[in-house]
Formats: sequence, structure tokens, C-alpha cells
Amino acid sequence: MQLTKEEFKKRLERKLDNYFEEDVKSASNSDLYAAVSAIVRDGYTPQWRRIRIAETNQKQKQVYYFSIEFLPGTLLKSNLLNLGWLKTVREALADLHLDLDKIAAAEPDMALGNGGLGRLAAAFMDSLASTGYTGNGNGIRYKYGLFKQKFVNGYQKELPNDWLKKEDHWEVRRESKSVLVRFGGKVNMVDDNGWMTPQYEGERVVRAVPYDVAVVGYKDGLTNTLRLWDAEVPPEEELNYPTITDRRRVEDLTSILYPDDSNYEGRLLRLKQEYFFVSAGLQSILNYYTKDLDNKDLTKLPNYVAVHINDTHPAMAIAELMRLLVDEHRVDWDTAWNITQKVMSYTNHTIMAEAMEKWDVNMMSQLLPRIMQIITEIDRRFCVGLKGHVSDDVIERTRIIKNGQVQMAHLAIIGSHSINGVAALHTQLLETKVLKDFYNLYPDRFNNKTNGITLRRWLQIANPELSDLLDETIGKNWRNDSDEMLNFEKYYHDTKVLHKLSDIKLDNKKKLAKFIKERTGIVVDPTAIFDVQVKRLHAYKRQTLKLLHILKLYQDLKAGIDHPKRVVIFGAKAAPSYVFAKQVIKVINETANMINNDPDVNDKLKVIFLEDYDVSLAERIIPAADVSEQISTTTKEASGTSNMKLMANGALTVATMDGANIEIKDAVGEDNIFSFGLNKDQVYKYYAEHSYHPREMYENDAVMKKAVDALIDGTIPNCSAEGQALFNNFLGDNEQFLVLADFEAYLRAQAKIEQTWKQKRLWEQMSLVNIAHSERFDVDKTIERYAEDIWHLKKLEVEKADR
Ligand code: F55
Repeated sequence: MQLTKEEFKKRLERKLDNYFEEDVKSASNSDLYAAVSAIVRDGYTPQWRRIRIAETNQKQKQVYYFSIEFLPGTLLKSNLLNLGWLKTVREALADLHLDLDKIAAAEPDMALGNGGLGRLAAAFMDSLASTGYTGNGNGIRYKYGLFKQKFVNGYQKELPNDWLKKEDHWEVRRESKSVLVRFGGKVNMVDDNGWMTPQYEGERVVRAVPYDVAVVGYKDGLTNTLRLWDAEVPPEEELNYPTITDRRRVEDLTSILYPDDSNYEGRLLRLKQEYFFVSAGLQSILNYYTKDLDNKDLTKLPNYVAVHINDTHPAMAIAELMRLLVDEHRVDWDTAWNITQKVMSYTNHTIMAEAMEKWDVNMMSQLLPRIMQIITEIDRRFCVGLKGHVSDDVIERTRIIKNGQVQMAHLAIIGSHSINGVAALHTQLLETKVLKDFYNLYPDRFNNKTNGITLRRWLQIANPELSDLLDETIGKNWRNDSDEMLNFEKYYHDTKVLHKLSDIKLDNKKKLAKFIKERTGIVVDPTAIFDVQVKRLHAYKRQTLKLLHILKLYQDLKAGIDHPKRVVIFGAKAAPSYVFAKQVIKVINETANMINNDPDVNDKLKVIFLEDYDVSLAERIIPAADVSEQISTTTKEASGTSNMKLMANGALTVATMDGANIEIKDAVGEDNIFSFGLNKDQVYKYYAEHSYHPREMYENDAVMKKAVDALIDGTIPNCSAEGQALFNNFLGDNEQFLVLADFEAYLRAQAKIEQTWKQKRLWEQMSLVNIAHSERFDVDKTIERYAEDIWHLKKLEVEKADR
């Protein structure tokens, strides 16, 4: 039964009355949010249960996506959309003079991730359910999500993100599924009836309690489970945790999400977190397999279970599965290794050396003595296996344990049957540069899986007007089958459609302008170019290049050289310990202040750095963007995903030929993207020959010199130290990100953008082409490829949901 407006209104009244003794007139948005989310829960719960039973009965293979981060954002509207209720509920609320958007804004973002990697994991969850595959998420229920960002005097300050303060409406505590995880102590191997068995002494036992979140698939999809683990003192171990400090140490395990997205720190707590959710997840998988599926033959495990390792953070899963198979289930080593390799697969998300996890052998031996023994044995066998077949150098370069450190990427590769990169160029660089030795050893294990995005969220939820225009032109079926979006290209010459497209964009820009006014007090002109760069702040992503462009525009305007009106919008968090990134934030904020208050500039140029960029803010900014800034140093951005979201919303991309930008260009054609900058060979040439001398470039290019000098000549107030730091960085021969090398080409690309902007019709046509071709980055397509090539899944057969 489809939900009707009248039925919804009845349910709403009942919930408000039961929960709060309120009615629709008196209830606050937060009360209304609680009531509507309860109705949504009632809507999917029966189906959630049915699916779990179908899974057990059909014994179809399932994938478990292990990720230390999941970044779903808010869930109310996306669950409504996926249930097929969004329109009905929006209209029913409007009948009651209530606004769904305001009610939905009462939901805190579930920000259990840093950026692209965590967001991708959440998109995969949604997509698995929507495409009909049984996929389970396995992660950590952080008490505090990614920090809230505030600007104080232009500096970034971090505040705790206490997202659970008001309780989460989607999670279900499943205490009966708790498992125990052991840390520390000593391990002795003793002979137990001919089986060498570990005996533990003095270890600490922590209870892992799962909180399950339903992942509601779109339309006739499945309802899957995202399982997030919390750490508690086991009731039977209370005496071993006598003091508050002892207990707090256990709770600390799942207390915070590490806020660094590029630079791992070899911290003990992080290692504990990694082992904690990996061990808990694998134990619960084996419990399901041996108890619910009643399967005693572990050699068949790979027919039922795929475990995916999202970056190296869960790579200990390889050693932990070996431990469970060998120690607990008494499977011999070779058989266990064979099972493990068939079960495990691994995605790499970066080639940046500083992000490659390496754990100190001593630390690991103390915290996880048995795991360290097992990794040592995996390493030993790996070396023995290669001896005589390849050179000793290759063995030294590829082995897991080196210089007293465990190389997690090596463990992940050696223990998996599949290793993938996240865009074509990235995979190619893994194969030919970063993981070349491994590629030579195991060419068949390597494959590419270009990232994707949830078009449902980025079009249907964030941009309903554009979605309606697609309905009116190409019909509604694109909502189920994104291939159909290509038909939008047929309207390339349709003046009416092009006008509608520009009206919708203007409308979205007006909404964002209103929001900017509320948040910052700054008035921006919605008819200006909205030029957007939203992503984590990192030197390689080069928000600095955008800054130099802004300074150049400012200098032109001061000198009376005209440019089309432009509003540059940034959203970016810096890792709290990342000094350079924080300096960039300060300089951008001071530059913004200077420009926004300069009467000479008036409203020709505005620079808006919005605080606290997260999924919810992305949903406001992205539909209003005209220009999408994707300007990383070529070879450094593995894929990028904001590039895809912005494209789907009709922004035109200015891009280096990095990550998935290359595939965007392939999709839309070179006339529909502004590409510029060094190619990968030029970048590697600079590195190989140490031939990058930015000071020469600076001395020989008056325009560049003037823009760069603004950082140190007192032009920008209140940031002389930070300006100097940026200046020194740009001019150093060891500047890795080649900012000045791309400056001139970037200015040319921006000049072309200005030219195109003046040709309104052409701009709209290019925008239309970008929207049409964003179908290529539909995450459902990405998931189909993972399911087929890596996980070997079949779709679950279920009766149509009765919603
Ligand atoms: C988080 C923690 C550590 Cl220790 C290291 C990295 C991260 C992290 O957040 N990485 C991340 O977001 N990587 C990004 O992954 C995206 C999805 O594949 C890519 O699109 C993007 O290029 C990459 O930087």
C-alpha cells in the first residue's frame, strides 16, 4: 500500500501525541523531525526484517564493506525518497503549513568520515541496497563525528561534533550480537591435542556492541544494514575495570574520528580502533556463517562472504581472519590462507606517501601480540615463496615487515585477490609507479573502478527543480535508469529548455545567496558567476592556485580592468594539525575580508569562505554552482567526487587532467570542459630531474609576481606571517605541488571561462551536456562493476516491498 497524504497526517498526529503530547501546531521542528523519522522507521522496519530472513534462506553471497569511515550526512529525506514517500510527505506537510526542509534541518549530519573516502563508503551502501545486492557496512560508531569548523579572526577553530547528544533516530542497538575483542597481554602457544593453540595471559577484554542502521534501497531495492560498533566494558569483566579511568579508556576507543584525511599518525588509539572494528566485524560474520547459516565447512566461506577493505585502515582483517580460522576454527594455515585471499579485496585511495599506513612492530606486538605473530608468518611465507623467482631487491621492496614497521598496503595487497584504484589514471599510476613491483608479481589482481556518486541525493534531493526539468523533457525513467539522462542532450538546441535550465540555476543561486547573507551578512549578486571549490583543504588540491587567481582579479579591478562579476565560494576543513592548510585558510579569509569591504571592487568580486563544509552544506552549494574548481596537481587526486556532483548539477569544470577529471572530459568532450595545466609526464619530469625552479618563473612573469607579492607586501591585512609562509612555500624548489608552474595556464583557462560566460546560450548548452553525461558517474554503475568483477554477487530475490 502506498502511503497517502491523509494516512501520513493521521500517523503524524498520533506520533506527536504519543511522543510529546503535542499537535502539529505546537510542535517544534525537532519534535516534528522525531515524529516523521519514526513514521519512516515504521515504514521500512517490516521490510528490513523480511530481507534478513530472505538472506538467511537464500544463502546468497554477501559483501561486507569494512571502512573506518562512513559519511552518510542526513538520512530523513534520502530515506523518504527511497521509500517513494518524499513527494507525498512534502505535500502533506505543506497542507499543514509545515516545511519538510525546515523539519529535515533538525537532523544532525552523521559525519563519521573526513571526506571523499567516507562519503564513497556511504554512497556504496545506498547503492548496494538500491541495486538489490546484499551489502553490509562495518564500521565504528564514533561518539564525536568530524569536528565542527568555526572561524575566529579568520583562523580555523575546531569544536566537538556531538551528534549523538539528542540520540540518533536511525540506529538500533543489537546487544545480543555483541562480541568480545582482546587487546594486549602475553600469548603462549601450547599444544592442545596436536594443535598449536594460543593461550592468553593478562589481556584486556572489550565488548563490541553493534548499532545497526537500516540502509533503505531506492524503490524496489533491499533494506540492508550498516553495522557500527561501540566499545563497552563487558558485564562479566567489571572487576577488571575498577576505576573511572579504566572504564573511560574503553569508551575512548570509539570516542573520536581521527580528523586527518591525508596524513596518518602512528597513534596507539588509532591502531586500537582499527583492530576493534575489524575483529568485531569478522567475528560477527563467522557467527552468522556458522550459526545462522549453520555451515561448518569454512572452505566454502568465499562462496558466501566477500570482505572489502576500504583503504588500508581495515587491512588487519587479513591477519584477523587468519587468526579466527587457524586458532579458533582449527583450519590449517594453507587452507586458511586460500580462504582469506578469496574473501578479501582492497581499494587504494591515494598515492601520497605520507598517507601510507605503517605500524611500528613494537607497538603492534604489545597491543596485538597474536596478530603480530600472524603477520610475521604471512611475511615469512611471502618471502620464502618468492625466493629464487624474483630478485632479492624485489622481495625487500614488497615484503610486509621492513625497518621495524608493518606496511599495511603490502599486507592488503598480499592478502587480497583484487586491488583497485578509483579512477583510470590513478589505477594506471598504481600499476606503473607506486605499486609497480606488485603489479609485476600479480598483474591479474589489479583493476580500476572509477568512483561514482549518489545521483539520487545530488539531483533528486539537492536539486528538485532540475530533476523536474529532466522529468518534463526526457521522462521520469532517468530516476531508475541513469542511462536515459543522455537523452537530455537532444535538447541542446531547444531554447525553451535552455532558458529553463538557466532559470533553475538562478533560482538555486538566489537561495544560496540568501543563505550566505544569513550566515555571513554578505550580500552577493545571484547573477554573478558562482565559482565553487569545495573539498578538504590540502596543498595538493591547490586552493592556493584559486587564491592567486583571486588576487590577480582584485589587482585588475583596482587597475580598472573589467571582469564579469564573480562570487568565489570555498568550503574546506583543514586537519587540526596541518599547519600549512590552516595558514591557507587564514590568508583566504583575510583576502576575502579585504575584497568584500573594498568599495572600489563593489560587487564585481566577492569571496565567501563558508564555515563547516559538510554534506548538508554541500547540498546547498552544489546546485548553485556555475564553475567547478578541480585543480589538483596532476597525479595527486586519486579520483575526486565533488567534480562529479558539480557536473551533475550543471556546473562547468575547470580542471587539471587528474583523477576522474580525465573521464569527465572523455564524457563531455573537450569543448565542454576547461582543461589546463601540466600533464602527468611533465609533473614526473619535474620530480625526476629536480628541474622545478619557481623563482625563475616568478621573476620572469610580471603578472605572477604581482599576484604572489600581494602575499608579502602588506596588501592583505592581518596575515603577514601566514602570507609569508605561503610565499616561501610557492617559491621553494622543493614545492611539490607546482602551483606556480600552472599559474599562467590557469589564468588562460579562467579567461576562457569569462569569454564563455558572456555567451549565455553556449554556457547553457555546455551545462546541459555536463548534466546529461553525469550518468557515467552514477554510483550504481560503479557498484555493478564491483559486484560483478570483484565480489561475484548475485541479486537477492525478494517480493516487491509492501510500503
Ligand atoms: C582518511 C584517513 C586517512 Cl589516515 C587517510 C585518508 C583519509 C581520506 O579521507 N582519504 C580520502 O578521502 N581520499 C579520497 O578518496 C576519494 C574516494 O576514493 C577520492 O575521490 C579522492 O581523490 C581521495 O583523495
